Amino acid sequence: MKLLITGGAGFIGSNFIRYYLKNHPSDQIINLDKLTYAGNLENLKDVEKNPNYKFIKGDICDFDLVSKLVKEADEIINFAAETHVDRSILDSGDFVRTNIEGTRTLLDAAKSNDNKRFHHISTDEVFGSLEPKDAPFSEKTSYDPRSPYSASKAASDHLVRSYYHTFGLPITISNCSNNYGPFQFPEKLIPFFITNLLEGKKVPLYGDGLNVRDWIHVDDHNRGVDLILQKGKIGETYCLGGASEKTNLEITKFILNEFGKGDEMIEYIKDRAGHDRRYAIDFSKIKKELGWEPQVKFADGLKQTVEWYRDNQDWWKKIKSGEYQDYYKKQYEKR
Ligand code: NAD
Ligand code: TDX
Repeated sequence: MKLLITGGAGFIGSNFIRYYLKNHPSDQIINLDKLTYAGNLENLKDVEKNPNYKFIKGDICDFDLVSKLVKEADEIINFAAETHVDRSILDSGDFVRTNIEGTRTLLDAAKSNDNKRFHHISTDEVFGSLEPKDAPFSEKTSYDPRSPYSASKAASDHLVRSYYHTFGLPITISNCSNNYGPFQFPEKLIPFFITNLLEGKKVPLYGDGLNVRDWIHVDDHNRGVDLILQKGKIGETYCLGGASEKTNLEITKFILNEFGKGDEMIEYIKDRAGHDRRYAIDFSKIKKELGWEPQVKFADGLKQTVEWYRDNQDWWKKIKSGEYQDYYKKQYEKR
């Protein structure tokens, strides 16, 4: 089996590649990534010499390149996206281009190469925002995206489903909740706060800090994606969640506690525009049909994640200083 992974130099994709190569040692992976600010080949240093792994620098919007790679592959798994909500509020152009146009390009390439199997990685944010007493999101929840990021992901999900219904493209989709774990870019809440504290800086909490997210360890997400690839029903969507709803303030206090610090390190700042109040996932469909459920306990996973950022300061310091981009440019030029 040969997999074309897009966006494999980012947080979830790089963890997926490591997980997949370990668990499927006879399969091959091609990783197509544009290496935007969020793509970092240092995330994959331990697998770059694996004969079953190949990296290609390129854009999922480039039909000729994508089509050539799709021809070689048996399955496509689309992780590539612009992913940071705050950036989408500042400028939504790249979000529309990569998340919508890029997905369409991949779908067309899959369609024109014998209808290749296509798995699309999506998010719970497409469902909108929950009130405290609302039931969690499930596969039956109507879409109601509220940020340019989630609107672009929602559009991509609709396109993927439309290629199933219209062209019979063998697709599956997974909508997952907030991931955390090693190699997450330090602009997202958990790594941003951990690395700020390691630098002796305060942590900026938006609004009242009471927005809720359902946190899942990246390995649990990727195990779910692997299961969908092996056993998922074509045309279906699966929701994955961490069974771990926490307010941002709870997360912040947990992290502060790991550093022996208190509330004096919290800086309450202006709220994010259109800030979704609560996300939560009902994952009973994938539990019932494929036997998946999250395994990593949140307290253990977050402790390990704090440790990982403590032990890998070189990795995130290069990112915060901007040096990592020089690194990967040099790495790529060598090829
Ligand atoms: P990330 O921002 O860490 O990585 C995205 C990767 O995509 C980067 O390597 C980047 O270089 C690449 N990329 C961007 N534009 C590209 C383009 N035009 N062509 C090729 N490559 C391109 O993102 P992540 O957190 O790893 O998220 C991966 C996927 O999972 C995304 O589709 C995201 O919407 C989804 N998701 C993320 C979360 C989360 O909590 N992080 C939760 C649910 C779903
Ligand atoms: O500095 C901050 N202060 C703060 O209070 C940051 C960066 C975030 N926050 C809050 C906003 C959110 O309520 O923390 C929460 C989490 O924020 P992010 O890490 O930006 O994640 P979120 O907006 O929930 O979106 C994430 O989860 C779903 C990913 O970025 C998406 O790619 C994924 O689809």
